[in-house]
Amino acid sequence: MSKIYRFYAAILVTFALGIHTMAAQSLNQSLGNLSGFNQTEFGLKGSTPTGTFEVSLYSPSVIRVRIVKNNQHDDFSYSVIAQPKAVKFNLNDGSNKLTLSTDSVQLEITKNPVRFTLLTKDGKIVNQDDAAFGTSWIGDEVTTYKKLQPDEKFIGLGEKTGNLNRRGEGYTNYNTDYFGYPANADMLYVSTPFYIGLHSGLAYGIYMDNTYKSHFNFGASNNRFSSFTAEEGPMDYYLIHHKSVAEIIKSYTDLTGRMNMPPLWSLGYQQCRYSYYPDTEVLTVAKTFRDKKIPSDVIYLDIHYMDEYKIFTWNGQRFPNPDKMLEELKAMGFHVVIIVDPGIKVEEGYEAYEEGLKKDAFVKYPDGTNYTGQVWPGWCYFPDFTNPVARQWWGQSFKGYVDNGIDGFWNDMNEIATWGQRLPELMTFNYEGHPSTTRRARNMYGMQMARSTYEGTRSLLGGKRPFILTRAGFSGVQRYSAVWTGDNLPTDEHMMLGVRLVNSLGLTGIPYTGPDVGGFGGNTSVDLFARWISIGAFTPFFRGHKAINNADAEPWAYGEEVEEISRNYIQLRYNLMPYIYSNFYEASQSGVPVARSLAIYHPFDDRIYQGAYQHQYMFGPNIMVAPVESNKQITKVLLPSGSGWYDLHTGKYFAGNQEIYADCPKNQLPLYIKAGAIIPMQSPVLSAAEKNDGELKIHVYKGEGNSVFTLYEDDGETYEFEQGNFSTRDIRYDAKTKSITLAKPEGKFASKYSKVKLVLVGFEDLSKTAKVGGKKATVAKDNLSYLKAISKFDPIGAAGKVEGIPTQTISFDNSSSEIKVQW
Ligand code: MIG
Repeated sequence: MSKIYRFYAAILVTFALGIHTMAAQSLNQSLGNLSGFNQTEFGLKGSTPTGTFEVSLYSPSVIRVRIVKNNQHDDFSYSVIAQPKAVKFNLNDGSNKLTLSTDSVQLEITKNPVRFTLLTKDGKIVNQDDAAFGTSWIGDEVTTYKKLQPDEKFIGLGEKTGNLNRRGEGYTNYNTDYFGYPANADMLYVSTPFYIGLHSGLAYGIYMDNTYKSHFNFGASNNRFSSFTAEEGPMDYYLIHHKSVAEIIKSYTDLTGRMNMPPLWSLGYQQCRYSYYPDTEVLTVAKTFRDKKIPSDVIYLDIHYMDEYKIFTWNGQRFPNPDKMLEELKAMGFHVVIIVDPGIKVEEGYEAYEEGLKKDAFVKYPDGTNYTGQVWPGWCYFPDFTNPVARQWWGQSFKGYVDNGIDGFWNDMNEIATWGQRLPELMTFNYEGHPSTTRRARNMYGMQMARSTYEGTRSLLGGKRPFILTRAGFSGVQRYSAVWTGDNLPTDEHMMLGVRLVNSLGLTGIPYTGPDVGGFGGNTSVDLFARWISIGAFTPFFRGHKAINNADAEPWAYGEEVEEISRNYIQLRYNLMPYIYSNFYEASQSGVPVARSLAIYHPFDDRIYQGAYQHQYMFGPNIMVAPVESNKQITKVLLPSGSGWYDLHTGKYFAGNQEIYADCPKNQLPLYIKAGAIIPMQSPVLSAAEKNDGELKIHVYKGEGNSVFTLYEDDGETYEFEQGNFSTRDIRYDAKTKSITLAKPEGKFASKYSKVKLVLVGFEDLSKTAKVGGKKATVAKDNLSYLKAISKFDPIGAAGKVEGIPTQTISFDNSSSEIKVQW
């Protein structure tokens, strides 16, 4: 090419690019150059020709960035309950950037154009806007683009299918009723626009507080950015940086709230069916659990308990005397959870319909007429749960059911699901006095229904805790309700997906979740049920369910062997209840979930994201579950670094930081106990409320360092713990000084346990040296008989090996002073 020719070519290219850029600018508008700013109490406010932004601190590690075009949006959020805080910060006005620094992080804001970079205190980039796009609009749709960091991984985003590491995937948030969803479906029932990014040993969280339909891209179809988009409303997001994933979840739940303690009984096994009726069938199911000595606490009534599916009624033929039925169930130790759907039948004279009309409580079209959609009862109106009047009315309408003796409420169809599944988008919702369209309200509807049900039934139950379950929800739903993962299918793929959904919801601040054990839509194979019920025993919300027109699906419906396997795993869960209940308490205090993806403990160990290991999780701090498909007899397991591990079934000890093969016949879910673990257990019961021998069995697995477990106790059924009627007690194991100490309990609640038995696994012979409170202790041998029970149908003979665990016990009376055991 001649020189002159090259010159003209260059001009042409420049010209073409210029046109291109101009066109691009008018189509995609990004936040422009800084035209002014001022410092505020919590951070700063700034403006550009395209839009304005506000940076506010919620803690030294939590920064809210709110960006709006020149049009205004209200600043109302159902989701975030925290307020900005006047934390110490410094704002430096440099020539081309502003730097806001706290004791923990720095936020750099370049001026031309305005782009945001989050850095550690010592200057490492944690999260950075794409330099060209930053925050941009296409019409009303707003997106923030973040530069992809080397080997960046993404976890969280709640109830989303796909892998633990979401890199390369994209997702949309718009609550959707998706019957029999394929294992790669998007969208599902719950939307939680929060994720955690991981790279270069650094972790951060981003919560976009916007309920409009939103889109998250984690490097899908591009290798340049991750991004989050809201179709309308402000770009309003929170940047969180901490060293650990657990602290990020804690900060996220400082913003969106935490689970309140659920009733103890709801942590037991729950049996559901679409639908058990009439009353005699319900009673027979309950009695069968008791006759077969399969522990269980709950039976569900699905839609057939109502008169023509009309909420707040009973079907008089099927349930002629609900009070009596509920009394009989109570006498057997059962609680009943009823389904409630939002749709209220349009029928003159029907009380709920008339009342709702009187209160003007229904969702409306913009012309003021009530939206009418079709569900089970036929044409229905729908309470506007974003209207405080509607919430109050709905909540109090449970009086009849509560008087009958119901204390569990299952909120279904609250996406809103209607026949046709095309919820019109033009409706007007009250939205707490900020009138909004369906587009803004849809993702919030389920959460506000759960809230209304929770607040109403809590006030009606005279101090007792209701159990609330919901299908739809949004960030913050954990404050009101447990969540189940909707209409899954009886396949191995769905069983494994259920594990990922629960773990991902846990990473997203929702700790009390579970899938329908066995799979909802269709018949379950014998082997699949055996595996699923075993995994279910280690799932926060533990419920078996089955759709209409399928075979029986109770634990005894799959033959004698699976009945035995079910009994053993369910029983093991009940034996573990002191441990599980304490883990729920921890979740209620810190937001750290009950089922903890390995990404909480080992986020930078690449192996945990591999297909073979991505389902593994810690159930509480000490039990690792390695879920495996039902058709496998042997599986690979990753034993993470940092401690050794004991095979729960055989007692065999393994060093950490290795990959092993584990046997997994259908009666043996691979379960590993962390060396140094402290696991408080109890003697068998058939329901949570049943009194047992009052012996707390504290299992301690020999380890090398120090460990501590905080045992939490309260009455399990009231809110008196809010007035201090609970107790926490640290149990400390110190391998170096060879001691186990039960600290003096804190709090008013007197322990349910009058005796303590230490069950010491893997220790040297203690019979000569052990002392309790300075006095020589009696050391007995034990064979961990609760584990032997699991192995009754054991094709590989683990039962024999269990006998071989060197296990010793030391028993003493419980007391409310410090108890020290030494050897
Ligand atoms: O249109 O109430 O996800 O658990 O059994 C289906 C009947 C309505 C969907 C729920 C499912 C429940 C079913 N419901």
